Amino acid sequence: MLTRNPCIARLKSGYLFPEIARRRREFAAAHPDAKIISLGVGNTTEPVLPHINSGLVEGARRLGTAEGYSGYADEGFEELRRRISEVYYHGAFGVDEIFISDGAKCDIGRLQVLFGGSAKVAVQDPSYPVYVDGSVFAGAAGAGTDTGYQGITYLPCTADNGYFPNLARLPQNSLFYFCSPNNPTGATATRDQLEALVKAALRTGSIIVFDAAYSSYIRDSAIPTTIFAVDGADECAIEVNSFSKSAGFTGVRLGWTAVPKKLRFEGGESVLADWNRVCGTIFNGASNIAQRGGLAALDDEGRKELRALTDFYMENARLIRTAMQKHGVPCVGGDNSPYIWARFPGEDSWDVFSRILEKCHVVTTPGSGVGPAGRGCLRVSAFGHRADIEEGVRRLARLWDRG
Ligand code: PL4
Repeated sequence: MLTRNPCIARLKSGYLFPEIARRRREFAAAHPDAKIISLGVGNTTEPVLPHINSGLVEGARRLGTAEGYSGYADEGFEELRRRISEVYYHGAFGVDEIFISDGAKCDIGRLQVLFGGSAKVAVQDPSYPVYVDGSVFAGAAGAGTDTGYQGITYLPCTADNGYFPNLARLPQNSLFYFCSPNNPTGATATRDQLEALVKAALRTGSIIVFDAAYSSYIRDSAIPTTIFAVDGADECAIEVNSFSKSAGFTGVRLGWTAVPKKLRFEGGESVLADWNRVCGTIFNGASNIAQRGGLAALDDEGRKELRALTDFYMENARLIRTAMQKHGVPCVGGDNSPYIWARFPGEDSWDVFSRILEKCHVVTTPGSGVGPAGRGCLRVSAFGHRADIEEGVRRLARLWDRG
């Protein structure tokens, strides 16, 4: 018999989102009449808008014609890669530096192959669980403890430091996962902060994996939507991004990774060349239908739809944040991001999660599930139908009115 992969055996718990779903199912089974509202997982709910949808339909139509048919498209349609470079990076990248993927999460997982089990990993704490759990799979983490995994550096991002880590604590030669707008806190890094981040990476010989999955939610024009807005980032950063939250492609699956030519390993080898090798070997490209949808999303009409869709969720975020502020619940986020991060000092996150589920029939995300610094906090997602958000907010307000 084969023995179990010891890296997987090291995992302290199951993946967070299925665990939340399990608790929801358990509650629903015990309370069959409860109308449960989910403000937990960040899953889009609104239909794909018409112009972008017509791109998807066109993609399917072409596949049924001799002249339009296409098979494997490994790194992605060149036209789409060029368009991404123009729209998101002012054309700074060549098509060979943009890799089309089936989503940001999938590339985050594959990126671990690039760095191997001996990489020193650093994360913002709290953070999207894939960075830590993926590092555990790759063998880059030691035993799990109450405060995380040995070998992973957790850089707290809390109210005390304005949700930006102390970069003096970034170890030499780290693989540093950084997400802005941040999941889960909803905080966004300013230009000055991103400049400090790049400086720290260059000083320590680290590589930043910059997760920009929520960049289309930034409304403040002073906040950079990409790490590559900062000089020097092309020597120390990789960026992952996605159509999931901007175009509602969570189920369609389309994203990309930008890997600058200038980015090198310690020995001078090209990171891009290795990424090409990894993707060419264990990934067979994103769906051609999805890529046609992506192209439609990035023309003039499509970009108006991206704005309309993200505006819709941002209004949800405003409703949630306003209700929290009115009831004196300390919170951050929801202004340039679709997540609101609420603090319940002295309480256990899972207890707050359970109380809200039991009393309001509303599902949230417990902060302790996304990192040790998330204890006593709760993430509330703005992804939902408007009527559900309004009803969820009414129920939460009633709970807080009662004290
Ligand atoms: C539940 C910072 C959501 N099953 O859709 P993708 O793969 O292009 O992007 C996923 C992703 C990447 N980066 C960040 C993210 O927050 C997400 C999506 N996160 C959430 O509620 O935190 C969905 C989670 C999904 C998952 O595990 O990703």
